[in-house]
Amino acid sequence: MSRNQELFAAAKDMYGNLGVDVEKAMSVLDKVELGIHAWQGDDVRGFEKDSFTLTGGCQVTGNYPGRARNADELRKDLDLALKLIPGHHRVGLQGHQVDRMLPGVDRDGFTIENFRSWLDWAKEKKIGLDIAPAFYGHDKLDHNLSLAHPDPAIREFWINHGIACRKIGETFGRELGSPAIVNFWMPDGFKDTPADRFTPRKRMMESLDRCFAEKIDAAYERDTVEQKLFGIGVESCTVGSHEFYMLYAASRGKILCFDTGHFHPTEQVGDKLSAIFCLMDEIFLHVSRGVRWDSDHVIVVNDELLSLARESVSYGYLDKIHFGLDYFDATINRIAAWVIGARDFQKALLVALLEPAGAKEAERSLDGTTRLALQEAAKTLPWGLVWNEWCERRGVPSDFDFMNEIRAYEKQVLSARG
Ligand code: RNT
Ligand code: ZN
Repeated sequence: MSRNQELFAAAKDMYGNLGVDVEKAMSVLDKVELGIHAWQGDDVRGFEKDSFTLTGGCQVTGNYPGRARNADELRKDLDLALKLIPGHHRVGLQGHQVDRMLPGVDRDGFTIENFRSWLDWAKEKKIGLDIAPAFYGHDKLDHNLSLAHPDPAIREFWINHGIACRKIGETFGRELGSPAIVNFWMPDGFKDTPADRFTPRKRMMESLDRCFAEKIDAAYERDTVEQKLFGIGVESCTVGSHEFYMLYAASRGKILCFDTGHFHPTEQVGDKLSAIFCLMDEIFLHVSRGVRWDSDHVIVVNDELLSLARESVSYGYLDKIHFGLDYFDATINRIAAWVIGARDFQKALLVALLEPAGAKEAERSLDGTTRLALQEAAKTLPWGLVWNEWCERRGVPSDFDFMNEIRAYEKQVLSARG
């Protein structure tokens, strides 16, 4: 037996004594598909034209060399990231990450022709694709308003962008054999106290109804709506608040998207899942990490992530949740950002899958003392050894080694990008 095998065998024994089947945990983890967010690779700039300003209350800071400047470069970077993340995953696009522009065609007229090479690539890799309309970084976002803008012509432009992305999503879903998530997040909001919060919300609701007027087969496409508390320059009111979307989704049969960076800092999305699942069948997650005013730091294994993972696995929700990542950091190697964040979420899921059943049992008999003792005892169990074994069996480098490939790629490919 190699040293690693011995270590794993010891861990397996320890878990076995607590009634935990590590083999089963690993095979459940195998089936969890993550939505890898392509926009970490191009700093959310998209590929419509060279000059781009990110608007809508998000900011990407940093200037680490190697940003993907076109869809081809982005796909190459994603190829490497996907290779270093164990398991089988899908890729999420933003609606401006086109692979080509067509003369005279703006976002309101995009079709699958603007995304053809993405589709070909995904087919070849046998992965699913998602797409989110990009309601930001465009002149038509005026006074930080899109679907809620008072001018019907501006609303029309954005409604048509929403519809365009749904149709592109439908094609992705049909051709790739896996429904595309089409996520609606609009930055609409106000820097200072609005005199009227109601009218913009009403306009937003009506615009969304127009976007969703055409019924699309759920086998190909699923609409999700994403709330937000505030953004930079949109501090006083966000039109698409949590309450707005909860009721919108419930009344229209849409899927709620929870971005974990979009709530008050002490509010945790982990606590919300069970509440939603009492009355809804599916959830889309944007797994992210809020740090002060920024909602999009690279995720790390922290209490919030562990709670989210725990809540996701505890009640058999894994196949009811669509897991998407959503963060962007341009101060570090962007491929490493994907790989570290995705693997960290998998680690959090593994910790949850390896949780001994004792605490739940203690709770059933209202024994809070034993529950606390067991919860704390579980924290020192050797899940890292199971993680290492899982990576090895899936032919993926360990946490200490995956940077070697990323550094080599950085030297050969990224540094030449200028
Ligand atoms: C913004 C939302 C949204 C974006 C993407 C790029 O706060 O989280 O999901 O991150 O549209
Ligand atoms: Zn998000």
